[in-house]
Amino acid sequence: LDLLEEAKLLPRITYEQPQALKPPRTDVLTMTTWFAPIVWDGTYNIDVLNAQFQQRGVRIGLATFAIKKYVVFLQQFIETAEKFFMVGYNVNYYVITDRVEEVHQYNFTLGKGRHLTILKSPTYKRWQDICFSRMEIIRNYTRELFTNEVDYLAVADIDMKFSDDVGVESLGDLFGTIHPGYYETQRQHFTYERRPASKAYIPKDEGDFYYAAGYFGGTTEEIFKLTNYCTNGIMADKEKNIEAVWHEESHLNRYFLYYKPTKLLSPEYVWNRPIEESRLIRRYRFICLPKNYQEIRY
Ligand code: UD2
Repeated sequence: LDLLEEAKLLPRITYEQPQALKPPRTDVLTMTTWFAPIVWDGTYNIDVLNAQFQQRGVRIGLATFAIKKYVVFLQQFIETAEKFFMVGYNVNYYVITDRVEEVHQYNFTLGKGRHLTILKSPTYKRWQDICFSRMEIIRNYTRELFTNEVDYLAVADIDMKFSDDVGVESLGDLFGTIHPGYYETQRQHFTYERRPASKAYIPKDEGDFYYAAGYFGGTTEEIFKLTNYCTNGIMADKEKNIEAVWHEESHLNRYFLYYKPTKLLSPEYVWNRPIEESRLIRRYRFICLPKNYQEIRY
């Protein structure tokens, strides 16, 4: 610890004064009971956040899986990420695929400070095994690679497109996204794993939120802990021939219940419903694409 190091001050910028008695949003919860902010449009000032994060020179990774036919989603995923994901920052895309040759054929034009790395994954017969194995693969690459290259890592589904800004407001030591289908749901109706024999089990009288596995992240250290925990749970279930109801998402939900995320993202960050449906959602930042499950998964 260098006690003589000088504090790095922010540059002068002018902005609207925060009002101690006037919360910017009163229609939504903006703080959990364990004091983790919940990010909604209107709750933060991106200029102040950018000034802070730019000063730290953060490096951000975005990992996604393109296994078997899901390679078709890659082009749009990267192109829209170039427009909206952490614009102005050093970004490493990690495309994890069983079709390395095919992915090499793509020619992406990336902005300054942005790189794309193709990483090899095994292939799997069952789509469920692809979902489960994401945790182990992320864990292993976090240990071997990500931790040397980036400060924060986000893990995202690929059958999605960015359609509004996802910036540094979303970063934190450990962040999860409130699932767009369950933000009004009572905890006993969450689709958690309910069989006590599973390592993903959550009893009916517990649970804060239902989190989507389509977008989560944190520092590489926290992502290692999360993916290691979920991998161990998935393996223990496998020994007993149990598959959690929503695959790795069930294990993620269990982890976030007993190891609370430090920041939550509102469903603006994973949206899978018609656009007009909710007045609460002012920005649709990362949207699930419609897909023919039968066709694409097999
Ligand atoms: C939900 C979750 C997803 C995962 C899954 C588990 C959201 C938005 N989505 O989505 O994160 O928890 O449920 O059942 O929360 N993949 C391939 N090739 C395949 C199949 C999957 O690459 O053949 C990858 C791909 O990156 C895909 C991801 O795995 O985006 C999740 O699979 P999905 O999109 O088919 O799962 P889905 O839509 O049921």
